[in-house]
Amino acid sequence: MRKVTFILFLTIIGLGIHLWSCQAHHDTSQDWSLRYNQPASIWEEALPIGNGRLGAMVFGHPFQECIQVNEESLWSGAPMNSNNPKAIQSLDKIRELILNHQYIAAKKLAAETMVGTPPCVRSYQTLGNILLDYSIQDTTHYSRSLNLNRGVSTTEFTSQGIRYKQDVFASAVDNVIVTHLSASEKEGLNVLIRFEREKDARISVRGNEILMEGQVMDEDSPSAGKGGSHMKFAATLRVQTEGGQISEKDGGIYIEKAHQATLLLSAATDYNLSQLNFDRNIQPASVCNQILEQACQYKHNELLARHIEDHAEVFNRVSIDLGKTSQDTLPTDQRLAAFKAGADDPSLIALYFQYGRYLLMNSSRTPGILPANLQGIWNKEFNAPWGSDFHTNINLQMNYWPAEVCNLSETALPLIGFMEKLQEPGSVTAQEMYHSRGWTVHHLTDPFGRTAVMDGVWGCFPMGGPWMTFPIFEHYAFTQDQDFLKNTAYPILKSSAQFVLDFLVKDKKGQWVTAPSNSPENAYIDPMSGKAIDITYAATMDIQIITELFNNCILSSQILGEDEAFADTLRQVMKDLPPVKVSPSLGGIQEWIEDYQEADPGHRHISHLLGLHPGTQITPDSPELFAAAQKTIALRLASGGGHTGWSRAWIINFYARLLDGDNALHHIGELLKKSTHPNLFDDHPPFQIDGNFGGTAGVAEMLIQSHADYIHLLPALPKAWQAGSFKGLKARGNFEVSCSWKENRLQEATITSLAGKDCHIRSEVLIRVWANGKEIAPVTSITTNGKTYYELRFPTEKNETYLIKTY
Ligand code: FUC
Repeated sequence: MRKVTFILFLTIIGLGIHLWSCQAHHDTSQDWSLRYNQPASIWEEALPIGNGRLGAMVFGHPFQECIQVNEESLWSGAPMNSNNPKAIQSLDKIRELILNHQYIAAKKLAAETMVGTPPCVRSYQTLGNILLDYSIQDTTHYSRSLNLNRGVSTTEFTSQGIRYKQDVFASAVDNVIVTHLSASEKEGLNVLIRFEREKDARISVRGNEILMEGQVMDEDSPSAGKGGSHMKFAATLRVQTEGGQISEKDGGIYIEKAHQATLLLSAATDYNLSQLNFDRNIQPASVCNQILEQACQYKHNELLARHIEDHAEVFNRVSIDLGKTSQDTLPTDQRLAAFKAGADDPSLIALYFQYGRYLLMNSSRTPGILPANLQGIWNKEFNAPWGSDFHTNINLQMNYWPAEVCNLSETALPLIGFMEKLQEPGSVTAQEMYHSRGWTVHHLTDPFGRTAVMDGVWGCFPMGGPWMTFPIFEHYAFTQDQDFLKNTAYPILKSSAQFVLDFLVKDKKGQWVTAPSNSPENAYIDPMSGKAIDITYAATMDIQIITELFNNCILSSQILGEDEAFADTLRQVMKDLPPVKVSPSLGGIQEWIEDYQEADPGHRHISHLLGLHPGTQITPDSPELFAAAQKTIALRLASGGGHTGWSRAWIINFYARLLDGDNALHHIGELLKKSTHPNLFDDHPPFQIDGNFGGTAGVAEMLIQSHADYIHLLPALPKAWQAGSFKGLKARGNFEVSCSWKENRLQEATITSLAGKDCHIRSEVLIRVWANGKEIAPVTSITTNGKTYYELRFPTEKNETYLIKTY
């Protein structure tokens, strides 16, 4: 690496320019919508709304409308300690077998003694369906849309000369789902409203309310354990009309000859996060009632205005313009189909990006208390794929990749609150299974705080906990909230690091290694038996996770001025971790501790590149590993990798970090073409939301990066994005950044310092930076990995905006 100081000649040219009128161009009039000309015929065409606690999928069917509803905590199952009691007795033996490369025997023993008893969690469940029968048979002028800026799903149609309009939104401020129905004729609205749930519930009508009360009845199951009467839940749908009459009919409420109607839905369970359990002191029906009493103070238009104000403040923080084409005017399903057929449509990518932000803020925010699960908050099943659980070997982490950079910092709070609680069962697992201090979780968990080894031997991933500390530290890095670091983040990180310290053992070379270990869900060919096997020690991902965690702890200890001795211990241990290696046989990053033959060279998990993304260890400043990372992706792709939505999304982020915008864009295209449903939900298959969130983060990562101690503007701009802009993305250090480009080259940017920290910028083009009309000089040039960049480091004032222009 060569570093030369490049002194800019101070020039008076340009000083007369009205600098503050040159703020980065951004389009504030952007209106983002998904639009369709027909009702949803399958769930994956329906449109999602949510407020972090309640979610719904609106089908927009004029004859038999269905609004499928979720409440985030409605889960089957119950808390249980499923730590295998035999684990601790066999741990030393398993380690000995592994370190002696007796993998088959180690796996057999681990399967018998480490896997949870029972091994499976149950499922997140649908709450039920609101059904609306408009008593009509034919329609014209149909349209259906979801406006992302306002968070409202609208269906409109005409029947027999009457125009009908249905608006549905989930209000976070008022904690209810609101459905508003209107007809153009004063007495034109005739609709039968029902609520249904297939099991475990009683539904009744009382005046203008449909009430549901129920309790999840779990049957005994060999894999999920003892059954019982578990989560209690309730929902209340209150109907208010303007004009007309209401009556009870067919187990529902019939509205006759009304002009308008508003349906308010509230739902609740007796789940109590602080106990990671249901709590019989909570009466779900009373909770619903209290919420409705509050919400009913407001008329529909007031509820709508309050919702839009609250929603838009969060959503509109970021705008993006990647270029427009005539495709913009097409309905979303046709547009996606055209894209799949090869049409160029950069603004579909922008829409996908904004949709990812929309989905995260609607599945993870107050009044919600649980993180976004495998399906965010939207699930139509009683037994969802993978239980729609919280998978902690890539999926839950990926859900939160867009949280900070996309200016949605508050979406991380339900995750962080949940992780704080998870430390309790996690410390029991650490103690009982490994006699370790601290806490951990393996490859998945549920709202009841399951932290044991789940599913099978591949669930033996004790680094799930340490990896889950990343979004917690990121929340500090982006917000610079020192109280949060001191009181929330650092205690969780430190306790996780304590777990790691106790879990590590020395191998025969004297290195600190994890054992047992796996490289999530992947296998290698065991040289002794010639068989594919997944158990090992010190898989590369483990080492990278530990390095990231320890570095974050050390940095926290420096910032807080505490725990120096602990930080020193971490530094000492890090010296003896095995290095991340380049595979002699493949030339990529070596996935395993030895250069084993790969069992599945196109595997969807690309775990050994964690150091490239989301980690910070492989950068252009480590050219050998950087080149090996490029090779790793090429090898995976050559063997069919990237075939699941989230795997493809990770590849986008990898290419962004490799500063390869063209390849990143190619894989965004593949994500849209191969792994996206008509409602733009990610298709694992089946629907799994991580691909949406990973894809959104990938777009952001192409436009701004700040993981390597500097803000890199437009680090991976693809050639196809000739001109464009963004506004409001965030960088670590609590900077808000806006930027525009032309002819595929940075034009200007603004950086607002929200914490008054030092700012360090990197750009491929020569830049000039002004503060308050005065130029800050000089920039320096730096050549790294064969490329020259311009950099500037300068102190900032809180709330001051800095202007960056190019020559
Ligand atoms: C991980 C992945 C699977 C799936 C599941 C929910 O185990 O390997 O592809 O995404 O999580």
